[in-house]
Amino acid sequence: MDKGLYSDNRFKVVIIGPENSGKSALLNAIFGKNISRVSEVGGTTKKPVKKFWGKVKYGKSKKEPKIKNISFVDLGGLFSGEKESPIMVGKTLELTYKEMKEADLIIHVVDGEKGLLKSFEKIHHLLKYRYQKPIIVVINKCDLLEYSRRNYLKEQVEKRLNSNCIFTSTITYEGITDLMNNIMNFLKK
Ligand SMILES: Nc1nc2c(ncn2[C@@H]2O[C@H](COP(=O)(O)OP(=O)(O)OP(=O)(O)O)[C@@H](O)[C@H]2O)c(=O)[nH]1
Ligand SMILES: [Mg+2]
Repeated sequence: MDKGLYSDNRFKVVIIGPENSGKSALLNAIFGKNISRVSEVGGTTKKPVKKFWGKVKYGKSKKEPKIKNISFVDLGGLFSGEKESPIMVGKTLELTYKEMKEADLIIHVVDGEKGLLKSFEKIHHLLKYRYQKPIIVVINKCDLLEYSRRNYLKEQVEKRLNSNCIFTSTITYEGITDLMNNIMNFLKK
């Protein structure tokens, strides 16, 4: 297959966020099966976990429909807490940066219990402004959040990331359909 054609057809969604925020659980919720290992200790995902999701037809033409191959990539937590330097090293760090640079869309997962971390505020801005990446912000673990905490986090994301957000839970599945619809809207752009 022609390389240019292939790269034009692919649509890579890359999931980023701090350790233990639920990135792997979110990937599993999107696919509805266990693809990436989930655990209560940080540092579970090491190398990027990649999974092809499927072909999606978009555009109005029936004769010449446009098709994109969507794949998802679950990354290891780049930073833990407010640490300024990545917790990964060597080849794993290289692979992680490569995936972020190749992303067509980024999902930035915020741990609803911990809130938005400064380290991730920085990486969010870097990806958005320097690398011109479209980003969807997800506040995960929303099953644990009171109404007032939700409002606080929503305002924090609006103020610091200049973005709206989707509340998700991989336990109750709240927000997962909403997230998928948002991803599809980006695909059509
Ligand atoms: N209550 C609640 N717990 C969640 C949710 N999503 C994930 N968790 C829990 O959070 C912990 C971390 O989940 P993972 O999916 O392994 O997190 P991760 O971001 O992939 O972590 P690393 O790979 O270590 O960076 C696990 O104990 C999950 O069960 C959620 O929506 N609600
Ligand atoms: Mg993980």
